[in-house]
Amino acid sequence: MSLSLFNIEGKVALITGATHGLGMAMAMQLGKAGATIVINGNSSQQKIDDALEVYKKENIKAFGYKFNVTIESEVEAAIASIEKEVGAIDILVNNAGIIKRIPLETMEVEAFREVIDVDLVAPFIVSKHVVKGMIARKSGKIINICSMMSELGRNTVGAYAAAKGGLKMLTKNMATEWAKHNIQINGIGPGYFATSQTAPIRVDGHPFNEFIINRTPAAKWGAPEDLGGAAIFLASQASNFVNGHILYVDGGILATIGKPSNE
Ligand code: GCO
Ligand code: CA
Repeated sequence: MSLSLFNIEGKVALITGATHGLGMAMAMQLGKAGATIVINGNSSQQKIDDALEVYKKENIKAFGYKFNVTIESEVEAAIASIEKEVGAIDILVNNAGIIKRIPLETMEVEAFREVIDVDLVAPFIVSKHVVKGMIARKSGKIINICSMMSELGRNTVGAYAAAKGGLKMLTKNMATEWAKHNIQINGIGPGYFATSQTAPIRVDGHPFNEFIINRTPAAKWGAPEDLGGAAIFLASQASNFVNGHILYVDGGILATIGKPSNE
């Protein structure tokens, strides 16, 4: 069997965030498959540099740019620099995201807006500026990192669920408008993964830890590397007629209503 359909050797992939967590895991897998990786971060240059060291240890060609994905002027300037200094962006992964676990009735409007801004508005802004080159070249792949919460609610994550549900629909609308340019826009919906984001609810003895394991048919938290196959598929020619699809990588959570804890 030939795996050439999945070949992404020499492609340039911009993965927003990707200094840690699921973004880094996906960027790592795309890099190991031969793509040149461009990561971004906003907190500090040091954090980006530390992450670049991790990629370089794995012999991955990696570049880092500091910019705020929610500020259009910064995004526009950064995309122009990347295309000039690294090359045309073949693959965009809108991964950068935040979560705030606060009950809706006590959540400050400002905090709600911040989540929507990073998790929903930013993928629009970054895509808007990357897609111009993709349209001109008549080829490209955009992968929006959605969530279980694109489909399901959960106590305290209202803003996050609203943003991720919106990102699912934004994915479908991007496909509606851009698929004709031979650009494939899809989403990946991770289930519950062992990352720093879920660390506070994953600790032993936390009721949520047991709940998730019981709720997941695969009976465990996902390992970040488990997203690699989905990312490579949606970044490669293997998905050339797949558009507007959300690929859930969730150990089967969305397939089932769950079961009582004694079963
Ligand atoms: C939570 C979790 C989730 C996950 C993930 C699920 O508090 O329920 O943090 O929101 O991070 O996005 O797919
Ligand atoms: Ca190229």
